Amino acid sequence: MHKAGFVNIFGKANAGKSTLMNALVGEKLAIVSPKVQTTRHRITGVVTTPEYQIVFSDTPGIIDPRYRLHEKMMGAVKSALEDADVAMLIMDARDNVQENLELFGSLKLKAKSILVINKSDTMMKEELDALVKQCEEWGKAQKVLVISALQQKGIPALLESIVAMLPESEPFYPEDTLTDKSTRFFVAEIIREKIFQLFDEEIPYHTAVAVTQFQEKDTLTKISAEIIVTRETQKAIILGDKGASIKKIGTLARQDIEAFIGRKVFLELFVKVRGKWRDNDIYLKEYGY
Ligand code: GDP
Ligand code: K
Ligand code: MG
Repeated sequence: MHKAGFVNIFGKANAGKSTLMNALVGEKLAIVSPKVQTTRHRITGVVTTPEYQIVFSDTPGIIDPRYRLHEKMMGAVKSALEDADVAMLIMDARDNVQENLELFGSLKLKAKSILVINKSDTMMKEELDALVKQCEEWGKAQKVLVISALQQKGIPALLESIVAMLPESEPFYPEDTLTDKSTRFFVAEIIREKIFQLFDEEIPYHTAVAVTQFQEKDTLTKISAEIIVTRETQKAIILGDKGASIKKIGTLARQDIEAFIGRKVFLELFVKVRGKWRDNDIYLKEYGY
């Protein structure tokens, strides 16, 4: 009997959704940062074995939309709510439990769910046991599990619980499928991750990245990308003193892109100012939202 299904990850900002998806898939597909709203798209990662195929979806954290960009992000969450066979509800063990349970309740899930208490590495066992008890008493999840996505602890048990809940089905994708997104998409995401990791305050939230050239030459891949910001002052910060900052973004991003595509990369970055791109449907579309 073969099993297959869609397992979608939901939770508040910074609960560790993207880290968990990467741990489950065994590839770094989703970018990670300590900042909220790092993830803007729904990204799938496919795990295939002879017995089952799981199509995981990482989603943006649940927020109240303030820009058109945010509305698009919550659209990605909504679509994931609708097609889940199993919902993974993930919370940071250090976060307010009641608040998380209320949020999960408000999703009005039709799918079966697993409540995942993440970041077990930050807490004592006694505290975790009390948390599990509280979550089990809530009663709306079929299963409550404790993991550390960062340290990859509890992942095999989580996979086992997921498989047990999957419907009987033929696989949806060929066995070598890893994701639904293109290499260009991941290149743009890797660059965006460096901006989330290197800059404080509002810069990452005003930034989009668009890959404008992706060319496979004999020995290397030539990539050009634009970093889009909303103000000249932000452009100056991204460039840095004598171009030092953009050089750093470029070096870090190139290393990760080379590891991701397994080829040498020549990466060229440009910075563009587009005021209000986050509220402009044409720009949003152009930048992949
Ligand atoms: P998301 O916003 O829910 O996708 O969360 P991310 O995966 O981007 O992670 C947010 C932050 O939490 C990052 O700094 C991660 O390194 C950190 N993080 C994720 N999982 C764990 C964990 O199991 N333990 C600890 N200590 N930190 C974690
Ligand atoms: K994050
Ligand atoms: Mg994320």
